[in-house]
Amino acid sequence: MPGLIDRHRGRLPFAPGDPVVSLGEGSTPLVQAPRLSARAGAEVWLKVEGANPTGSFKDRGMTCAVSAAVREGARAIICASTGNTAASAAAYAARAGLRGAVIVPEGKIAAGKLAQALVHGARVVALKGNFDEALRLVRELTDRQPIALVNSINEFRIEGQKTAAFELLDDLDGELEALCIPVGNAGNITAYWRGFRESGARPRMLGFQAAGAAPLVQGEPVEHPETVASAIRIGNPARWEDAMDAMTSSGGAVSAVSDEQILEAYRLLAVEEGIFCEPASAASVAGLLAHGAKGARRVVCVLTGHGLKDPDVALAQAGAIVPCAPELEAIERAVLE
Ligand code: AN7
Repeated sequence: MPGLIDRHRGRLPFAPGDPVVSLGEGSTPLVQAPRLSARAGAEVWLKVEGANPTGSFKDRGMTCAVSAAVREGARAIICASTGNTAASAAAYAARAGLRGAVIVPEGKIAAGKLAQALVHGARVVALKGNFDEALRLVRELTDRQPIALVNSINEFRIEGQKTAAFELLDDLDGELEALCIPVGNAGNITAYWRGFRESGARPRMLGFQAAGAAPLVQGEPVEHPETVASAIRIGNPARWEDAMDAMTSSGGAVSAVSDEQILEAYRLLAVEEGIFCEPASAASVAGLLAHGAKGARRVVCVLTGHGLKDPDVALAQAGAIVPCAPELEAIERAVLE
């Protein structure tokens, strides 16, 4: 299957013959969620972005950002990250034969993401600080050094990520009244809104932040953001104005969900729908359940990353393992009781 630049070239800033760095991203499943629909009183669909090559939606933007970097003759790329951007940047840098460096908040990114960045051979720098400080520093660094910045302040990231909106409209024959989406640095909601606008669609954009990291809800930056959803532990989103514009001009809203609500939605998706996403992704479903969809009949929740990204949260949330002696009666008891 061709990657998303080849599939959507007419609507992306790439000409025929431009270099393309792709891992076959995009075209992710859109899955109906019957039990969640019953709970929410709407027809709910799940956009499973964990099915992208590195397990998150970041690959959509990264194929474009890295292809553009190669076109510009870059030798190295860099990002600040809560984890998924780092994993994606590391993979696409490897694919392109570029050097990759990722700056992550020390001790605050999920184990799977750290493993990905390291295995792909990126230089992984653990900052004694949070994501917002990391982003400020890489912006200053790339002003001084010829290294391409691949965070979502890079326009190519937004261009690539807008293709998810095209896919939704294709799959749903243009009928979609609300989009529920987690908001961290606010690049993805910006990208979806751009994709919808370019297609003449105006679903309500319902953005959700973790209560301990909800600058858009509070209307001011959060100096010490905290949440179990480490991917969206961000206190000063770079795409603040773009995100607020998406929500206000679509008749949407931005709301907060507690860590308890996030984890409840996370378990519900896994147990009742068979879909394992990471905690940040479950914020979209938590938000739908807590705040409703403003009367929308058909709703899509974006599940931004795969559950395997964060095994520590998964094991802490899951049931206990049943120990068993190697005997038939013991197995019988262990399985059936
Ligand atoms: C699973 O990887 O910011 O609002 O550095 O990994 O576009 O930032 C991740 C963000 C939602 C929020 N869900 O998206 C990073 C990073 C998951 C994420 C978001 C992220 P934006």
